[in-house]
Amino acid sequence: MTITITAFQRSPDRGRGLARDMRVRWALEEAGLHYDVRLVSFREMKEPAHLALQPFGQIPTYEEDDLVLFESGAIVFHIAERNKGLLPDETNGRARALAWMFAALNTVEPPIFDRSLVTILERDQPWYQHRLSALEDTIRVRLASLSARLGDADWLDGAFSAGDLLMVTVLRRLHGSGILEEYPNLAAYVARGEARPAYSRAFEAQRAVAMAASAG
Ligand code: GTB
Repeated sequence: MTITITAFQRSPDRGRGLARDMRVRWALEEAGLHYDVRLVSFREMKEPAHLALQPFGQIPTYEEDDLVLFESGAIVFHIAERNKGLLPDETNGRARALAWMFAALNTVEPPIFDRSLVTILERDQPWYQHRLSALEDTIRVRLASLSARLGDADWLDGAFSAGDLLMVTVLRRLHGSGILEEYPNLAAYVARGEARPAYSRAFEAQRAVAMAASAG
């Protein structure tokens, strides 16, 4: 089996692991799968060859022999379904892990991602502070609920799962905002995810790309 994913040739985050190939790399590392990475420029992402893999002209994509997938959540689910360690064996536990995957991507990620975009794109606009604090209020509502549910557990529902993997990648985007630290159990949860050896391997692999790009 040959697996190839795509990632930014020059990630705007300069190796902080915030682009969505990071979650796919992490899942592949948790599963112990070897993978190749094809780096694409912003121009190549919008060309027909890449659009055939990803209709919206984005990264990441996933190719496994004759299977082509896009959407990082679907890719992580595919990896989790076919390999040990990312989903419980028991049917109801798998369904609950899937619910956490959707919660990470549909309920928690949108205001966090929007906040990042606003800080990059709307900083000079007259509505900037108002919009930022509205988004941060929404984020706090979500984090308070998540924090209450997690309590003093290590992971969201029993053993580490693909739901935790996605949730940690989503929450990481708050590093530097000061918001995560308002919820000490969530800050510790993210640190626990980042301490996993598979996470470190994925992080270093994407960072090496950014280092090579900045040297070249
Ligand atoms: N829903 C899709 C998925 O989950 O796979 C979204 C994919 C997506 O947003 N891809 C982004 C992309 O290709 C990269 S990850 N953008 C180029 C484009 O749309 O033309 C989003 C991202 C971008 C930059 C940073 N950063 O610099 O920190 C972080 C995350």
